[in-house]
Parts: sequence; structure tokens; C-alpha cells
Amino acid sequence: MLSSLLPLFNKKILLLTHAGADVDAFASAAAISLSLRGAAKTTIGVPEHMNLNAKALAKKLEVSYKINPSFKGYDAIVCLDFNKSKMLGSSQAQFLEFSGEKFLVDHHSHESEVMAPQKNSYCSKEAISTTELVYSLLKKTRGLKIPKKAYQCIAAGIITDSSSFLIADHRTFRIMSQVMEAANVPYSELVSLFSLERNFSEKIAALKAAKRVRIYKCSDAILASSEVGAFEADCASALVRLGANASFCGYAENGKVRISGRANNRWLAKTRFDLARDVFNRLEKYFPGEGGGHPGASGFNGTGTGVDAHLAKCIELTREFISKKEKNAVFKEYT
Ligand SMILES: [Mn+2]
Repeated sequence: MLSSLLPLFNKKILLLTHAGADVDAFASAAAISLSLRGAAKTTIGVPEHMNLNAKALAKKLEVSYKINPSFKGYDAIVCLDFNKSKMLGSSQAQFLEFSGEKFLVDHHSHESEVMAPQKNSYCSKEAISTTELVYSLLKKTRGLKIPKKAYQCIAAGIITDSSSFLIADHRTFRIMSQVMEAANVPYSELVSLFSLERNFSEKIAALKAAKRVRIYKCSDAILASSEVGAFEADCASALVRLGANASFCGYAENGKVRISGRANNRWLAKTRFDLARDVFNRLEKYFPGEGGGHPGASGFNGTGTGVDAHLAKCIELTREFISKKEKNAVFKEYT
């Protein structure tokens, strides 16, 4: 297992996020890049695009990155916040062909693909964020001075991936307290590093998701699904905030299908349900596309012309999970 970042010293390193990097992925790369200044030559690479919050963070902290980087000329690649090469999207082939050293730091639910040798990997699905794992590696790297901006990145990853501490335990707060002390900025300022005002169209999308929702009861769980026009992840979160234990939102546009799922934390802890394992990874068997994520937040990107069948399958797979634990679980749709 990787125990510090010393193996990266004096090398030319590509710090690689998953396609569509989120705050945790980008902040992990940025924290390493800022801390290794002078010790290694690093470039942050983001396949395809970056999400808006991550872009805001990059701009505020003035950390540069390359979209769709070429992997040529690097001694090593460090994969951050993903554990299957498909999550690199169009950069997957370059990764598989890369003949230099590969490293992996990640906190996603286990996948069968081995992306980097064990000795170069530092993975724990118990970690709330990948930045938390990066923090632990940075601390254990002798002779390294972690700059304030890197601490701000670590904090940003923890805040976003814990859904503002909804999925946190005492360890999260202990780490956060250390990181905040070192970052030396108030909480509100940390949040403002990556915050965007929810715009008009996001609010309308969430309200429309609520208007078109289909509601199911399975045993004592409330399941919800809705076809939306955009912002499927925000819409799924909104339905959970309204009371669903698990929700699925999605849309099809120009031959592409996107589905997001969210689940209530308390219900997850009680049932051990895992959206990635029990629903989104299994969706790949029924529809063309790629699924994955976390127990409480997962998604599916695929091709197709509609999402009715996808959403129905998400509900069915959730129902299957519940029925396995509880035979004769009553299922019905509220109409
Ligand atoms: Mn993450």
C-alpha cells in the first residue's frame, strides 16, 4: 500500500481526475500539485470537462489544469477519485496504453479492475472524500510543507463529498478541524471557494421533477423517480430532501441518457443499500452505458432515446434489494 508521496519526488507526474471532474477529484489533484512544488513536476489533467463547482475552485485558487491532456512524456500517472478506467471517458485508451508508473488514490466502492499495483495504491471506501486520503499521504511525506491553499482544497473535498457533513462521523470532524486550523480561513469562506448560486433553471428543474414524480412504497421505504429536463443530480437530491428514501431522475437528449440516483443516509445505514452496487452497476446489464458511484450518490451515462425503462429498472432493482432482506415486502405505486 502507498504510504507517502515520496515515490513521486523528482518525477514528471500527471495528476489525473475522472472525466467530468468534481470538487473532490480536482481538489485532490490541486492539493498534491501545490504541495509538491519544487519536489516534482506536476500537471493536472481532466478528461472531457470539469463540473461547475470544480471550475469555480480552480479559478478562485488560481490552479491551472489541462482538459483532455496527452499522456505522453510523463514518468507516472496518479489517478484520483476513481477506480475504473472507464471513468476516464475518451481518455481511457491512453491510460490503458500508458507504460509508465501508475498510482491510485480513491474512496469509491470496490471495482474488479486493478488500475495500479497494490504498492502504488491508497484506497479506502471508509474515507468520506479522496482529499481526506490525500491529506493523510501528504502528512506522512517527510520534508513536505503543505501550503495553506492545499489545506483549503482538502477541506473543499471533504465538504462537498460529505454533502456538507450529512455523511460524516467523528473522524470527519477531527480531520476537518485539523485542516481548518491549518487552512486558517473561516468555514463560510471555504464553502464560497466552490459555491455557485443555484440558478433559475436549476430551481425550475427541481420543481418540475417534483411535479412529474412517480412515488412507490416498498416495505416502509419510499422510492421516487422522475423524468427531468436537466440537472438530474440536483433533482434526485431534491426528491430525497422532500422525503424519498431513494430517488432516481434522468433524461434522454440527442441519443444520450443520463440517470442520477440519491439515497437518504439514515436509510442507507439501516439497510446497507448501495446505489452503485445494487442499482447503477447492474443497470449496465440491461442498457448500453456506464454506471457507478457511491452508496448514496450514483449515476449512469449511456445511449438511448428515452429513460422510462431505465427509471423503471432502477425502481425494480431497489425493490429486489429490499425483497431479498424482507420476504413478502409489500410494493405499490401511489397514483
Ligand atoms: Mn470523491
